[in-house]
Amino acid sequence: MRVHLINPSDDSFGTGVITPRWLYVLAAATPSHYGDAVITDETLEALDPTKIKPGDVVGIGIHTGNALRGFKVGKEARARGAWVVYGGIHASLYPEEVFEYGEAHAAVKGDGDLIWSKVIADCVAGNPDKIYDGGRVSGEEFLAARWDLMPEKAYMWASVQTVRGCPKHCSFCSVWRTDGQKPRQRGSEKIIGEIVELRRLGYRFIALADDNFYPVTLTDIVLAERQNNMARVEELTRLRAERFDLMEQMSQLPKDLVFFTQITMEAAEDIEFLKAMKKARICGALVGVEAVTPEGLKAVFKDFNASGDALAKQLQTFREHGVHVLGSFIFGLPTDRAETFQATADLAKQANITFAQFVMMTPFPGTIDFQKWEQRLGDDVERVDGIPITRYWLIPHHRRPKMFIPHPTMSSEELRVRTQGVWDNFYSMKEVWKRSACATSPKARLAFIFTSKLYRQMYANTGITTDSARRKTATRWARVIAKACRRLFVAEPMPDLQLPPMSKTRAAAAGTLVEIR
Ligand code: B12
Ligand code: SF4
Repeated sequence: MRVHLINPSDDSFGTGVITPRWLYVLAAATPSHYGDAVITDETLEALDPTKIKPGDVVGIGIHTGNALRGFKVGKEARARGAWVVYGGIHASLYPEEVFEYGEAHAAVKGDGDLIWSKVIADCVAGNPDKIYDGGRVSGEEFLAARWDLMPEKAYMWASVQTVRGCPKHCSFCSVWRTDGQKPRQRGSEKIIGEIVELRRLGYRFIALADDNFYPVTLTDIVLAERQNNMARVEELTRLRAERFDLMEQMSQLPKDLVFFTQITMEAAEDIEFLKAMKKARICGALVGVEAVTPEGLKAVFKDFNASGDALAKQLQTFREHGVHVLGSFIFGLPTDRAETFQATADLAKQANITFAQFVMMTPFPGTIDFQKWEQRLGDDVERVDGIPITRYWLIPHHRRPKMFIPHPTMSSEELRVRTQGVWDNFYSMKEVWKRSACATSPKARLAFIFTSKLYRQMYANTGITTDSARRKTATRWARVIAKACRRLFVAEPMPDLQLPPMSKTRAAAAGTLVEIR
């Protein structure tokens, strides 16, 4: 009997940008007496169903965007006599769906780190529960990923998680509701251990798969002090100190490592933090800008963000301190007007951001936006092939509407065309060339240009295009660029790389396991 872990995807690019971390974490949670888990990431290549045999246990991780493909994979696996188990954010939010559409034996809600071994054992015993609740495991219990199982020459970036959960409450995001508002920070030693293992294998680009790398702001601490809540001040100060400790340890790793994370804009006010990031070689961060106007920010409960010139200045602050920004903007907010698109494109340039993504407002389940939308539509909801649009992920891609919340002044097509226009503008060769001047060597400049084009190809062209022919062409192009691009990201493996001395001392003191497999 084998354990399979499958990351479903409709598009396979041959090469992946970032490793889907859950695959390698669940592989680590698979007890060794079952042998190594067989991993299939369909963003690389589609599943070969003949690998699945009767009695095998198949774990499928789904988010809303790939749920439909996941259900198809589950049906195939069950038809081959396997035990089918779903997990991931979408299965956590809609466990009933995996039975109705994906022929599941079981669904796992929440984190899989601790519960997965029990799920496998129950399947092997022929008696799995229908629903398992993995809960929210503590930072100390997060498992280190099985990087030794990663296929060779497959990904550009590896991914390591340092914190789960986010104290904010943005209306379009489910993280604070599913992962909680209490940051669950992982101990530095384990993080450093994983990074060292990855560098030994030749990975020098590492994405920190965090919800928010800056979970404690200076304002949070000041507010707790004003409320005279000393226990809270102590807790926040400790969490902040742990961040600095981690960054200090990261700074002692090989100089060619490059990290990327996700962070809120408030970090721009914390120069000490930005300096520590630079020293730790956290060279880039996805910053949720969302909207460039105060009305737009209010609409998404993100009024802690600045707008206009203040926004441009805040974004420039990251760059001035050596942190490149991947700005994330949302279009389709009720406050958007025709001129918002040009204003956003202008601001992205004025703010000197290095990469940008322009996404169409999508109500993701588990969010406040989704809840309001569903309530507003009630039973009077539009259907496509009998499926209500409030379950849009169940509608096949080619039939799925691209916009769900009607805009007060613009049609969906107008929003789509204008959004595409901003992508085209920001990623035109002229603009990419100009931005590539930040690269420090010809090779780095080439990597920058390839990455920019690839990013646009993977996210803009496959995400927004309406017809499947354009989508297929975009995928073919992305395959070609991705292969070439990956070569620019790899480094010579460093099999003998040791943990930084400080880690060793601390690990010994804490009795923590740091020796890498
Ligand atoms: C890092 C990250 C990214 C990175 C890297 C993605 C990658 N290749 O790994 C980037 C920036 C590229 C990205 C892109 C996007 N992302 Co993203 N991302 C994340 C983030 C912050 C962390 C994911 C992660 O690696 N966590 C670490 C692993 C270990 O945790 P995990 O995946 O949750 O898995 C655990 C459990 O869920 C469970 N589990 C998972 N699968 C399975 C399977 C089985 C069988 C079992 C038993 C258990 C189990 O066990 C695991 C271990 O505990 C999450 C936020 C979050 N809290 O999940 C958002 C998140 C997953 N992303 C989200 C979104 C919307 C996107 C985009 C669509 C954004 C956009 N508009 O372009 C794209 C889509 C990309 C794609 N096609 O996959 C949403 C998904 C919402 C939803 N309902 O589906 C999330 C939840 C954030 C949010 N704002 O709400 N993302
Ligand atoms: S969008 Fe970012 S800042 Fe807002 S709740 Fe989600 S993770 Fe936190």
